[in-house]
Amino acid sequence: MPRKNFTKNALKEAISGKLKRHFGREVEDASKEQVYEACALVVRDALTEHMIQTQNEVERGGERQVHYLCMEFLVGRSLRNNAYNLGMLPALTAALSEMGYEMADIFEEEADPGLGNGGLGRLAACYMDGMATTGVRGTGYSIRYEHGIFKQKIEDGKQVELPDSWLASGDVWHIPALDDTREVKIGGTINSYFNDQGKMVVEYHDYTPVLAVPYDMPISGYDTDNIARLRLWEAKSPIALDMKLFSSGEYLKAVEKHALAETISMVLYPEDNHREGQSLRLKQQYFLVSATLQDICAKHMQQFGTMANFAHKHVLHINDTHPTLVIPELMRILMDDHDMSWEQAWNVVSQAVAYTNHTVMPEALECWPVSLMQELMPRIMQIIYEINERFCKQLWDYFPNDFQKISKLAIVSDNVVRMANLAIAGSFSVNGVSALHSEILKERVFNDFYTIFPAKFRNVTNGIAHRRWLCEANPALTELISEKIGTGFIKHPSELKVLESMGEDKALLIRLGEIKRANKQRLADYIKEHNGIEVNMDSIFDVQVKRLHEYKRQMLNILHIISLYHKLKDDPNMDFVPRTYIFGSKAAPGYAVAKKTIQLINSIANMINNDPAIGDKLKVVFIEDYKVSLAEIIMPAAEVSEQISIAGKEASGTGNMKFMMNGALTIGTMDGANVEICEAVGVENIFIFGMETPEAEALAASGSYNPMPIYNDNHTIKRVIDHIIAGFGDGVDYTDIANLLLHGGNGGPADRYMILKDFDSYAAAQERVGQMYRRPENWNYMSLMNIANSGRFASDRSIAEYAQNIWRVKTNFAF
Ligand code: 26Q
Repeated sequence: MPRKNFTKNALKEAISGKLKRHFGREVEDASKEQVYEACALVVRDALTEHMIQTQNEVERGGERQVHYLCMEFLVGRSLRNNAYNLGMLPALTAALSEMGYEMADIFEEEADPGLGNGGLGRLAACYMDGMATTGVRGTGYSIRYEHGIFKQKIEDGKQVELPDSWLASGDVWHIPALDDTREVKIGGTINSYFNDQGKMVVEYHDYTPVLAVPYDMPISGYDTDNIARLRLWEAKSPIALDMKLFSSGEYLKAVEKHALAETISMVLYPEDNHREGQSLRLKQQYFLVSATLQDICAKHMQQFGTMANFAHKHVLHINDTHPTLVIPELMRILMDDHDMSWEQAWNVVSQAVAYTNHTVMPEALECWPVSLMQELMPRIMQIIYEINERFCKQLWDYFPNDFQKISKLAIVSDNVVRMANLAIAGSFSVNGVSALHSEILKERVFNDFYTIFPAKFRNVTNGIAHRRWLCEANPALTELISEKIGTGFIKHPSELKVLESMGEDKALLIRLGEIKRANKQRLADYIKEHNGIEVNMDSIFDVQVKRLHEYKRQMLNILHIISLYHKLKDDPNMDFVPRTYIFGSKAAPGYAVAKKTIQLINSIANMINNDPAIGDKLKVVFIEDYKVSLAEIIMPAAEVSEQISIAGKEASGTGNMKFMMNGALTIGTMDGANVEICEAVGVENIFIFGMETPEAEALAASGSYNPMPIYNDNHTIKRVIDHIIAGFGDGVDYTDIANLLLHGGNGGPADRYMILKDFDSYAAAQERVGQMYRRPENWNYMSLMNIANSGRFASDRSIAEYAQNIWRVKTNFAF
């Protein structure tokens, strides 16, 4: 990077130049928003230049490239991140300050693009950062949703969803690449025949053409010229609205087709770990896949003139099954457009595609009705049938005469297409996202596939962009670490381990505590401003932020808070370590239980926070509209990280890693990556509780779990649930929630996620947390051990593993 251009004075000049040319303003008359945009344009110029350079190098070098397809990329704000990576943050801060602006205020002007729901989308974004930094030639592909995840408002304690229109100020980072516009065909009918040369010709009739217009976001890496590219497709209709058609009655039809085409990139589906079987979602998936593959194939042909070497030059990585249609779509392109035989095409496809699974929740495993696929993509359905037929023949060799097994593993069965089965059949690699999750895939969820294709299965434990989540979000801690161990960890996160030997350094532990307190204060100020609640700075900041889902068991946390409230009411003078319980969470708009749980948190918060007998011993805060930019304030301020899903259900979790890296202590079950966090920090530096996976699975499978005896015999639990039934004095009836726990409902058994079963063990772990907090030196020691051992959870490491074990591309990462 030409860092010399990033001196304070050069930046001042560049920013004021942009202000003049783009807004016709002098610095003195510019609004904060204009200053933000001017800064963004200056940074963008530097990035674009390098993106073009990187792109040229990729084309010249002809090295294998990685294409990462994901329906979600939750990238977060870009200005600070890019400035940091380019090494210009100090100069930019100084420049802005001389121009009369506080850097943080300018960063706040940027919209937080919500192009994702949660873990899956944020992971994709962290991986772009990892690819850029470790030198992987990578491109991410997704949809440029006009409306990302909804904005959450809390009204009368209830979640209200508002549309999120983020494009106005997010636009700066998106560079249109109009000459790469592609056309995707949706619906219609096909007619195939053999021509004179005996070649099959496929004709398309009456389809709806949709233009896919790409916008490129340059993704910077740290201390490198390599730029990764995120290509976002926008759906546009090519159908011109022609008034002349009006008289022929065609006009309204044209308007309808036009509008239908453009709805494809209108909105992100807000379901997380749940499938919503709408036809628009399937259209979105095909739109992403078809535009992306056409793009990659066209460039490949330009460069090499043949598709035979495609799998040597490209990996198509699919992030969960959502882009699984790459498999039949690439088959289509290779056979219909490039004259390959089925066998040739299948060889290419099955050596080019790699699949990551992100969930074991049965309700999230995608199945699409054959009839819908037939209607929206008739040629693709034809190809899927053929893949299925050949695959079933192969299955027959493994399981002769076992019709039941074959129909279970088939791709098409009961008139639905099972996307995970298709993804496994058509890819060379299938991986889980934590050690435990990958074992569960092999031993349970995909066990039969594992028997047939053991070599396909691998693990890559998730990782987070530690520069964003530690260096940028927590500059004070970063400074302290740098002082102690140097700045090498910024590029080599495993160097954090050096801190482990400094546990006896009392002054260091004290400073760690001071930094945490300052970060707590910042969050306390935010809470005061947005919730009007004054929190106790001496209380434990205990945080559970993540999507609201029953398996994540926010309810376990809630039940325990109510039990603490009861204890304090019984004995207001009891010896009690003050606590502030902080929640942040969005619920899918159609997920009634999740929404009711948010309301319950707010009812309880109201009761507890306004009870003078409780005072500042216990507070409950629900932070509205949890998103990346808020997480960047919350993570550094947290002291306890709640990771309490029922064992065996959370594929990995990545919030757990962000907390630990910022020195929070985890209270968690042996689930997902918690298992590896426990192994990394040692069981003495984490609060583990609850059933482990084998026990939880056996109990669920036996069908013998009954929460009723626990309710009847456990006085604490009975009192909590009875209180929920009685309500919290605000007129809201929560018997439905109590019924779900005691009797089941919505087609599920009582207490499906066995919250009551784990309650005592959780309460005991919470008690240990409290006892430890009384000894700040020990607490800070544990905190240091967490930071010291968090390096392995950096996305640089994950990406290097993908590169080495799956993609077979080079990186510059040293393990
Ligand atoms: C599918 C079909 C139709 C509509 C929506 C969906 C859909 C959308 C999002 C299904 C699932 C998701 C999201 C899943 C997800 O975020 N999983 C999380 O992935 C993280 C990254 O690997 C893990 O850390 C989490 O454990 C896992 O829950």
